[in-house]
Amino acid sequence: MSVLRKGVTDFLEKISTYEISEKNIKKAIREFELLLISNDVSLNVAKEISKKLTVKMLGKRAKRFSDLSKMIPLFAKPILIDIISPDKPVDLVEQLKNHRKVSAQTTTKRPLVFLFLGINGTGKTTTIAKMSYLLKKEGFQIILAASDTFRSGAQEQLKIHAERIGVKIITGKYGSDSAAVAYDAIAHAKAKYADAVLIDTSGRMAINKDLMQEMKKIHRVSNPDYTILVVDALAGNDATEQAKDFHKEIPLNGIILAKMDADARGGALISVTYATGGVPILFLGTGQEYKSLEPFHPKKYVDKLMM
Ligand SMILES: Nc1nc2c(ncn2[C@@H]2O[C@H](COP(=O)(O)OP(=O)(O)O)[C@@H](O)[C@H]2O)c(=O)[nH]1
Ligand SMILES: [Mg+2]
Repeated sequence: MSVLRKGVTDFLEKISTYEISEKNIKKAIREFELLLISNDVSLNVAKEISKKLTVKMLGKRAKRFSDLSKMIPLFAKPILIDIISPDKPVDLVEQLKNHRKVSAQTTTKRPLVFLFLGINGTGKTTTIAKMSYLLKKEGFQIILAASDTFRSGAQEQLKIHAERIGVKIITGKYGSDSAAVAYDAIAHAKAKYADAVLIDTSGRMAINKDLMQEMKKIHRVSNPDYTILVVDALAGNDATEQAKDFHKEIPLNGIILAKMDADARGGALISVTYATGGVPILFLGTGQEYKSLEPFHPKKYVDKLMM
């Protein structure tokens, strides 16, 4: 291109576009913020996202007479994907395969231990059943620890799943020490050279100090490779508060959002990740069947959220 032609193109570009300023973007950003909030993203997190979006868009050029709100998704999607993408993707099946390979070279094989936490009714027991189903299908030997010795019927609930799926389960007496059940299950898994132990626990609010002490004891005794919080996608802002509270008491390294199928909005997922400083979402629960546990894909999720 000649120097003159380049000059003309630049000039035309300049008069047909304008530079985005804080003033002309304010309304569109505010609308986007409301969209996030109405999709269950918490207020604070929605405000943070708006701030990032403003910084990103300021000084960029927009076509004259074009609708700024149409440009927002283009800039917002990468911000959202960045928030919910783990620094290092976690593939549990891959981890178990590696663990098996490494263990094969040592004489003392130990299982990978997964501890599941969460308040009542979020979907812990169901999620454990789904994960057992998935891991068994992948060829791993799984042992369940029915460490919910608190709520009557809880152990039977897990036992029914274990029998259906065909995995071994260790139970204890109701009212007995839940950490002891976890300990037994791990000892059993070591003796049988099992690949993984999945520990079910009773529902706890992180703010209840006594019950939390018991969770801390299970955590200490079982020394899990993964401490996973199960939250209910329908709980909206409560899910975010739960994740924050639990993470403060017991460091989490994975979160599973159950009941995504029942949730029309699903924005809680963004706040949950943000509020925990990026604890990775491992799976989404998408129904009551064993196969309804889906790996989490940040991009797919954001595309759906912004449709
Ligand atoms: N629709 C739907 N329901 C679920 C899902 N996960 C769990 N549930 C239901 O939520 C209820 C509570 O689940 P449960 O596993 O007992 O919760 P827990 O108290 O945390 O162990 C049960 O009726 C489950 O069938 C899911 O992903 N989708
Ligand atoms: Mg349960």
